Amino acid sequence: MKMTFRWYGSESDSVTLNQIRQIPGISGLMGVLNDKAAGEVWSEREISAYMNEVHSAGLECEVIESVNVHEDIKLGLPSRDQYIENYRVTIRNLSKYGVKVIVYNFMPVFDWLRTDLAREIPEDGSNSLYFDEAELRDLGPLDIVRNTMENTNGFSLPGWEPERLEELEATLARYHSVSPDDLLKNLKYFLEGIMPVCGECGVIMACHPDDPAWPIFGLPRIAHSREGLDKIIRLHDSTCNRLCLCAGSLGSNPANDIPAMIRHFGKMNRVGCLHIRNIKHLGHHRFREAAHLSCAGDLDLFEIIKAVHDTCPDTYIRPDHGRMIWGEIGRPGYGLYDRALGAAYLNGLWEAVSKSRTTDAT
Ligand SMILES: [Mn+2]
Repeated sequence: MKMTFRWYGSESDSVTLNQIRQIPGISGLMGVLNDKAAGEVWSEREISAYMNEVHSAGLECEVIESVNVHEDIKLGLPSRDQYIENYRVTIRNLSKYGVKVIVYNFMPVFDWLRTDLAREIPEDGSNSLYFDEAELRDLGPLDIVRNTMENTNGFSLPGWEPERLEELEATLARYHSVSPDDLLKNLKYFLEGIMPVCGECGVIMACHPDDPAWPIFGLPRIAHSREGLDKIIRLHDSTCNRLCLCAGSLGSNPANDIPAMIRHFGKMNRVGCLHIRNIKHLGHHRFREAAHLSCAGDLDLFEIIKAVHDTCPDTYIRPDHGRMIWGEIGRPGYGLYDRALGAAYLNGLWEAVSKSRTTDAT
């Protein structure tokens, strides 16, 4: 297992590489090129500048997140072929700089959704991302976008880039005629277009699940249950076609048994990497993000780490969204302190599971 940390680049992140390298047990990043729009080629010049900076700090970057899939690919429009070609070029370019896993998602329009980015946790006065579907009833998608963009502490958030949102209404209307089966077919077409290049370059594609783990605004969604993720794996039979199992996204639905899902896809060799965080369920389609510690939320992180250890021990993990604690101001979910605590806790669980398994065997 390699413990990693998400980093948006020195221009866009409140956290520095020197801070990240001092978190015990961090081997590198799950990196992001923050200013790239969906569909754009990531040039070698841009990738190399990012990687040079990361490597100079003594860190690796073998996982890249948010190479966003253009909406035309998800909609199955004729223009998708050019965007798929661009994606192939980006895969080749990233592979030249040591990237082994690319995380993407196939969610229409919204990469993720919360109704409050800084909801106070009454027990300790910290705050975290929060979702209550009841609050959505009075709000349209544009209201949600406006609220979100006004509350990001000056940071842009992936999936909410202003240029993507200008045509939001038109894009939403285009999805009226797209069923979940259509979306699945469009994903198959995309995978068939890129998988040969992945095979040549040794790059794994890891599909991130829907967040939250159910359909929103009537849009088709296909990646929020074991059955749905099974269908995605069956679309293309290659070990390059894998999943980014995000415990917090999938865990927003209490019906998802996260350790069982990890074991299921781990045994199939279809886990590309994991995002690990905890969730506190507060009611039907209502939750907040919690500290990583098992007793702070409703997920059992010990069982999650055991499942990873037993079925996909060579994978990449990162602590996912943290709370905002100790007065830190940063990108919602992506401050330093609580994610560093999360990494230390997950590394502690890993050490305990590893040593107990060794003892069991002797
Ligand atoms: Mn995630």
